[in-house]
Amino acid sequence: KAAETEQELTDGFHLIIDALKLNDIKTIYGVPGIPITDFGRMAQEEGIRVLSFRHEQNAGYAAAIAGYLTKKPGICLTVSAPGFLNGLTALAHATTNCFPMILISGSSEREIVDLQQGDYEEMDQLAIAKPLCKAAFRVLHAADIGIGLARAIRAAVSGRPGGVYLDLPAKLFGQVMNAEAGRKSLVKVIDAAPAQIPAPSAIKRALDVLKGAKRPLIILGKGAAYAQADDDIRALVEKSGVPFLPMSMAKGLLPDLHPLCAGAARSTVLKEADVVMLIGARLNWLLSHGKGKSWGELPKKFIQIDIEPKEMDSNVEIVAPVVGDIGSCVSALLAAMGNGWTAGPSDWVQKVSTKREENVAKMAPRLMNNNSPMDYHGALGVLRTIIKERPDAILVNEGANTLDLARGVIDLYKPRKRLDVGTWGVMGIGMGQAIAAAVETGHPVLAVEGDSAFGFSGMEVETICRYNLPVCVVIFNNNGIYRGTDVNKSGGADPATTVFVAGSRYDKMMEAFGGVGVNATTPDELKRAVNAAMDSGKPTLINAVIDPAAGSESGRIGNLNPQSALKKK
Ligand code: OXT
Ligand code: ADP
Ligand code: MG
Repeated sequence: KAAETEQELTDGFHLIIDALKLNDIKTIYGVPGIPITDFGRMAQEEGIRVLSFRHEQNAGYAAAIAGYLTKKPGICLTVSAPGFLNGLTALAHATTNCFPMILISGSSEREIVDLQQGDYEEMDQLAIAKPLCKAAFRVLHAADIGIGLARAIRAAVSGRPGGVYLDLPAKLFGQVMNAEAGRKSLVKVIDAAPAQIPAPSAIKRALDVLKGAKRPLIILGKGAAYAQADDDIRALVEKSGVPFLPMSMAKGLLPDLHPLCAGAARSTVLKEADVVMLIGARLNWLLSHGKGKSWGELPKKFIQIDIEPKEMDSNVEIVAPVVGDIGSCVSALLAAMGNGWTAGPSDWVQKVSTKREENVAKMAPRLMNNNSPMDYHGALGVLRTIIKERPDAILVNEGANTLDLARGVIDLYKPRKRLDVGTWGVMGIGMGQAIAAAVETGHPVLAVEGDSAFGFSGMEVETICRYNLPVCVVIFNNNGIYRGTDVNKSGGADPATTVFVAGSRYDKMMEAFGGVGVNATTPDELKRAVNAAMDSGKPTLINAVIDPAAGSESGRIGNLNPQSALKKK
């Protein structure tokens, strides 16, 4: 005993912190409470940035997007059962979107949980997390902390990235062991996301298909943005001379104003292309599963670049699958193209560009109105100019009309500058993403939010003020979901299910926490307020008053609402 007390000792708390630091993890997003309160305090003391949120879901969305922006797992830290469950939605979202994230939750004592004896916040968290993430691990012994974290990091970032759950029972934190043995037990993960080199035959097959194309198209998805192979992707597009269509979060990977950008000619290129090369984009609902009306009658051949072999043929036949990491695949394509590659057929490129110019010209006059109350286009027109003048700013965007119209109107100029609702179309990512974007990049953030969308994470404006982050939130306040004009058809006193208190002043919420609040009723006022916020870097919330009748049901995806076979009367 005497000999033991003379030894240098360490404990679970410190081993977790040391393991995180050894692996260069510098930020934790979470909510404190039993059993992780002291852990958060100690992590902060040891130099990790620990950001405390008001709800775990928002901390989780912050961690998920931190993973997307940095290619390192974003860390979310929660308490047991209810905190864990709050974080779990974000973990599932990270997995669905292929973002690397680790949800670390404290948990109750195994012995009591397994006998279901009613412990404080009792829940078999590991079992519940498993089907909703890429991998789930529990560490029971302090000596296994190093290995446990290493497994979690590798699982999150290697192959197709995703969410990982790490279960840390309360008892683990206080476990003591010899400090030297503890140090030795830590693992620095080497080459956490190893390159996955595509087979030369797959590269050749893809180029043969592309060479035969008369109307080729490249679709860039958020996997391509995540890969951070920006220069090579740009070189591939320019060398091949193929028009590209960016998915929402891939906007800016090449500038939206690039001569080959087909973003403003979306329906034309989907219908008419004969060869489509997908780079880090899945043929899911956002691309109508690669078939049906939006893809037109003409036969198509698909080339797909993805790290996940099982993604191939998920919806339609992929004639040229290229499996590997996007960086390696794109550089192999470039090398194999050599110097003699002839650029995409010029009549096709010309056709796409003409269509694009037509659509851009059609939209232009709508963006210049100074109506009050504002319509979406008038308000978005000024935000579009602000992003043009400040291309380093990060745009966060959620809502229905607010999302869909901002996607079309606001051009992006640099990679990974547009963050949004992702694969699930989640409302609630807004404030978490805005916070993480500011923290991880140091750039100013403009969050363009539907009033409903904002409500899902609105309390985090206090977090934004507390950490004094350069975030400007603009709420498109149209008094409700899609529109603020619905009436209760029963004739009763309750408001309709999609409307909110008319004329709410969200700007006053910001003032309550010491931030700047502005009520803007015209595009001119909006412009002045956003520019002031971006110049000052002060936490700001602008309540942008939008015509309640301006929106449409579900924005651009109204067709997904089920219709009764019985015709409406
Ligand atoms: O080529 P064509 O002619 O087709 O034209 C296209 C482009 O070529 C052209 N375009 C341009 N023209 C000119 N210039 C430029 N620069 C330009 N760029 C493009 O424009 C058109 C359209 O282009 P786009 O957008 O690229 O193409 P399209 O056809 O729309 O693409 C299809 C999709 C599917 C890829 C695209 O629409 C897309 O990405 N959609 C994502 C939609 C989405 O995810 N929506 C969010 C969910 S909606 C709903 O579920 C909501 N809820 C329920 C709920 C949710 N989601 N989550 C949770 C946790 N709980 C509940 C709720 C509660 S939305 C919502 C709240 C809504 O209310 P708010 O108050 O927040 O918002 P408001 O509506 O504002 O009130
Ligand atoms: P979008 O919604 O923008 O169309 P998706 O989320 O559907 O994009 O698709 C992203 C794809 O990118 C996923 O299939 C994922 O496996 C893939 N991916 C992610 N990172 C990489 C990478 N580094 N290399 C190759 N593929 C990747
Ligand atoms: Mg609204």
